[in-house]
Amino acid sequence: MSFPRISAAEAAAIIKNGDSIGLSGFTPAGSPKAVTAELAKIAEAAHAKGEEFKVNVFTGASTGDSCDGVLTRAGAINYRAPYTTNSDFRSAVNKGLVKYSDIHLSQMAQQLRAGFLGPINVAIIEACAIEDNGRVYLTAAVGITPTVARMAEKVIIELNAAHSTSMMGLHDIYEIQLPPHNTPLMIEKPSDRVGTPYVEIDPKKIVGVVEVNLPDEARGFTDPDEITNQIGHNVVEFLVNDMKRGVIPSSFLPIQSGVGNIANAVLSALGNDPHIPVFQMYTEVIQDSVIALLQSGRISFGSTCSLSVTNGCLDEIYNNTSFYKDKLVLRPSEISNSPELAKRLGIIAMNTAIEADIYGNVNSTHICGTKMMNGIGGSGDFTRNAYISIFSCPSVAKNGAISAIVPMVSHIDHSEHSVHVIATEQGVADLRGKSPMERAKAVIENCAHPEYKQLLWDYLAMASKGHTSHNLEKAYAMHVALLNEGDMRKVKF
Ligand code: 0RQ
Repeated sequence: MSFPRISAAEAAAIIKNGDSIGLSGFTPAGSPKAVTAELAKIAEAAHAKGEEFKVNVFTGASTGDSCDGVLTRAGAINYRAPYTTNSDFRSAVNKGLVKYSDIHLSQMAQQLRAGFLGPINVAIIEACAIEDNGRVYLTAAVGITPTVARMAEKVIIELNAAHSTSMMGLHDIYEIQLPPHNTPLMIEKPSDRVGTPYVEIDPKKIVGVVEVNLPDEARGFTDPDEITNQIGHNVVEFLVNDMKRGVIPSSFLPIQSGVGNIANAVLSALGNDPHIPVFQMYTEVIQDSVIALLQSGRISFGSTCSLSVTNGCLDEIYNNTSFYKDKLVLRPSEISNSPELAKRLGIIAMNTAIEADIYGNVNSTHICGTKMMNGIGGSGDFTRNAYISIFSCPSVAKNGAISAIVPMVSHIDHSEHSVHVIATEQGVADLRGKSPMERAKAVIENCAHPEYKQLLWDYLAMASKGHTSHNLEKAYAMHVALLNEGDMRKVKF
């Protein structure tokens, strides 16, 4: 059976108002680009006629602008889950125009499979190759593709010539079953495989193949600066010390790293430090820094859900797939982010905080407790289950007007029970085994910016004593000073 070739506009016309669409990809890598852009035009035309047109969007993580961006600007999204980084989407969410559910990435496929989020009407899957029997070879990411492809009533394939067919063989596709039928994932080291290199889709459901040639819409990174380099150095020094005293085995443990400028800088520092042995990654996103470290031999293997790399870096992988075939594997997000595997493999998790409080609670998602930034992503999947969970951030944001170390976080994503280490450019607070008061002292002394240290000591001095000391009238005084006067330094306790 060969599948009909249709245009992106014809494919988009299959999707109806109120439908739930399930997308391939994880970050802009591997996300469909052409059909969603045409869907936005259909929504705009309907809105111009005064008709309702909105869909629900389910993805692996963030997508590119030709999905989240165009659909948001067209007012075409009713509900979306999970993580996203698009600024127009962020703004629509914060104005209450779009419903957004910030689900843990490892949970997304299971919550769909279980029916918590309703049916999937149409799946749009980016592929580098498709066989007549319905075997589909994905591109730079997997995400929730196996689940939405199986659940969807109709499947549209975006066959993207910008992705090389040399990708074939890099993926390890397996869909976990619903309880009580799921079985242990027999992954004992990052390179173990449990599935097939393709997604098997019922050929009868494939309603058309849209041929495109569109590059991924990867975000670039700002080069590491003095601050991010210092954070990287501090994290590495901490890990080397743990290795020297035998807390981390000399063979090291698999690394998970979040996404963003800080994560990229920390990984580079880790790779470049001669005291850290050659290591492996068991992570959700591989960025450019990891590819460079695979090339130099500092990283021996990377298990990931997504190659969220710049297009130049992706071309380098495509041109040298024989080198990367035994050094990379791309997995569904429920496996790359499996809490059970994070725990059993003994992962060292490194994620990024917006703010952390003096007791070790971390906010990764909300500015001043109300405005969504991006989302929790996979940080919770790993943090709660890691052998060591590390959060890093610069000690101040916006030229010092905001302290990342606060008396009480304005939103909690990761609680003090899961966070082991906080690192800023000022230093590292090792919270393991410490009582709340010991934690507060370590965080203020080691992580706070000098301009905020005394303010935080002042807060601690006026807190009512308890197991965890707080002054509930003053706990958010620094945030209130930011909201009212634009600067936390103007706080009056
Ligand atoms: O603002 O862009 O206007 O300059 O936040 O901050 O320092 O460039 O750092 O790119 O690593 O992003 C937590 C947002 C950090 C990200 C966050 C402002 C700051 C800047 C970006 P500008 P940086 P990064 C991986 C796993 C989610 C959790 C996670 C994130 C902008 O890493 O979304 O790790 N993580 N998930 O100025 C106001 C503060 C601020 C602040 C920083 N306290 N108040 N603004 N900023 N702190 C994701 C996946 O699973 C796929």
